[in-house]
Amino acid sequence: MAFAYKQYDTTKQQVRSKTIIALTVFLLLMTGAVFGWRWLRHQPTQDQAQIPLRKVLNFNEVFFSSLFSNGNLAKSYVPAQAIKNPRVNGNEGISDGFDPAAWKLKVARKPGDTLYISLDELKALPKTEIIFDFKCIEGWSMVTHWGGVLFSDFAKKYNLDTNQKYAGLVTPDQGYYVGVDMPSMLHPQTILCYEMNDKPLELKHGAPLRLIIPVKYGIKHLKRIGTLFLSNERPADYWYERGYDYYSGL
Ligand SMILES: Nc1nc2c(c(=O)[nH]1)N[C@H]1C(S)=C(S)[C@@H](COP(=O)(O)O)O[C@H]1N2
Ligand SMILES: [Mo]
Repeated sequence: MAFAYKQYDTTKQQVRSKTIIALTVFLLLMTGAVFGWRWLRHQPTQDQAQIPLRKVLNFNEVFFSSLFSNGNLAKSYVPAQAIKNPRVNGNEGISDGFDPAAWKLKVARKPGDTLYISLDELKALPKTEIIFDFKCIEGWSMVTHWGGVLFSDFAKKYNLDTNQKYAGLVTPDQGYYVGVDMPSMLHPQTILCYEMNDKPLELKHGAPLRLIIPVKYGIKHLKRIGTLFLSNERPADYWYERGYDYYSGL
């Protein structure tokens, strides 16, 4: 049996008119993109993002937080899959002259009610390990292995009022600071971390204590926690102030 092939009788005239249509559509789209971009750039800003962009970011926050559930766990890996020497990224708030031996975690439970907690006291609490794919908004990710105390265990032990909507974390020199919604803080993979690859955390990775919060992008994993506080107002957030999304959820 012979196959019947469709015949294409493309004349020069047809090619010409198709080319003209394609070019016109292309030029219209490009003009739209250029004008759209100019329009966006001249929009007033809120928290360093043009208001139409900020609206999209706020919508993302409402949308993604509605999907949030403690049952949504980041995928776990086995220790052999973890990178031995993870890259170091971000040194805001990691200034010289810091003395880890003199460090204590300052916990502002309420105005006028402050605790100072040593690393040994934190290590006395049950240890939780997590091996997950750490994702930075710059576009890279790496499987890394961390150990520390679950924030939810810590909050119970020190009677923190987790009905507050947010936790704020700040470096000792106040150079870097993040705000995190309480459901994400209480997630069963969120730890106050003092170990990497079964060894004490190194200063460049945030010793004595950092946040590891797999439901968020890297920007929220604050290294070198000085102060932790709870609040119903959104705590200041370093990258939010520079135009990023506050929620930064995954
Ligand atoms: N104090 C502090 N913590 C920080 C940052 C920073 O600049 N300063 N950068 C964040 C970003 S953007 C990332 S991706 C991770 C990187 O963690 P690492 O250096 O241990 O790989 O740290 C986060 N925590
Ligand atoms: Mo990052």
